[in-house]
Amino acid sequence: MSVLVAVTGWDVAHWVERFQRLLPGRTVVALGGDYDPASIHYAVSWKHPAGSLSQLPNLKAIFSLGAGVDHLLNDPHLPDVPVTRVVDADLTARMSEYVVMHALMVLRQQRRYQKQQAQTLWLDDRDQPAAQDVRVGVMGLGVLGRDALHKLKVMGFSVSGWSRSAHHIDGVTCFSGEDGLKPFLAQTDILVVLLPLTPDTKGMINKDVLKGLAQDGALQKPVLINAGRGGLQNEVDILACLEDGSLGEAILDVFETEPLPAASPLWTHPCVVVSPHNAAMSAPDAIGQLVARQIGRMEQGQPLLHLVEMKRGY
Ligand code: NDP
Ligand code: OXD
Repeated sequence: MSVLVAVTGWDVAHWVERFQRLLPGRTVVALGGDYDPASIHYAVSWKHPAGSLSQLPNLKAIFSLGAGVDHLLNDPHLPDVPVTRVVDADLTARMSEYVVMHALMVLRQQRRYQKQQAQTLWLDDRDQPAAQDVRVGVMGLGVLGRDALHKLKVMGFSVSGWSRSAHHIDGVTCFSGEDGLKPFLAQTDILVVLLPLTPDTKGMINKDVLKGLAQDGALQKPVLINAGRGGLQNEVDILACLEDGSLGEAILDVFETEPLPAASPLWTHPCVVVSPHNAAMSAPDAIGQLVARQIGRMEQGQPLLHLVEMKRGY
């Protein structure tokens, strides 16, 4: 029973080596290598080329190497087998670090002090809002959104969240659905996007959403942090809102086109912070252990963990 590693954009040899170490007794092969398609029972995927998993007659399951699965569901020839995604403490912790770090950088105006340092400028600046006066709203109350909210709350921020279905989380003001969106945005100073990319969420971070954010908060202008997916955001609208002053800063880990093209004005905009889609990377050892556990479960007749609901797209 072989395991096929089907990744693009990542170092495939590294992943094959790690999986081979964590799955002793199995053959781990890379897509495009020399193997009998009938020997493949499991595939692990990160952005596999569309159609490349369709000729595996004995495939039993596909394991996404990321928490998001839009990269898989885009494939019109995806085999009809169970698909699971990553839910992993290491990945979750990394994402919350990213969110909390940027929320604190905004709160403590760290980028302004960096500019002042470069100018050897010492200003006696007492204008620091308290964390409790800054309202952080998280879109997406799943595994990542909940953990980020918990840690933002520990730092003292006032927190709220928005999701498709209604949630109740201690100490978090929860909004849901279309009706809940406007009121959620209107009381948000820092918008954190941790949504999956689905047909429903595509392009939703547009000028209507950005202009709906609180304009009267302690930060003066609202801030966007998107670590969900680039396909959620309209980059023309983000730039327009930064230009007209309805948005103060955009902190982006994900982009409509990745890698972000050299010609994108986002690279050099003074109010944009760019990171290369690594807010929460999938660490091969942690993810390999999860896949090994999933295969063990499947072979013992136990249900797979973290199954993707194909119809809803996440
Ligand atoms: P989950 O599936 O656990 O949570 C998804 C959340 O989004 C749920 O609360 C869900 O609502 C909500 N949601 C989905 N569709 C809608 C909608 N149409 N309207 C409102 N809310 C909606 O996902 P995770 O928290 O594990 O991950 C979230 C995303 O983060 C991933 O899909 C991926 O795209 C991204 N990611 C990015 C990484 C990076 O490095 N930048 C790393 C890892 C993940 P409900 O609760 O009602 O179902
Ligand atoms: C993921 C990612 O979905 O890294 O896990 O983007």
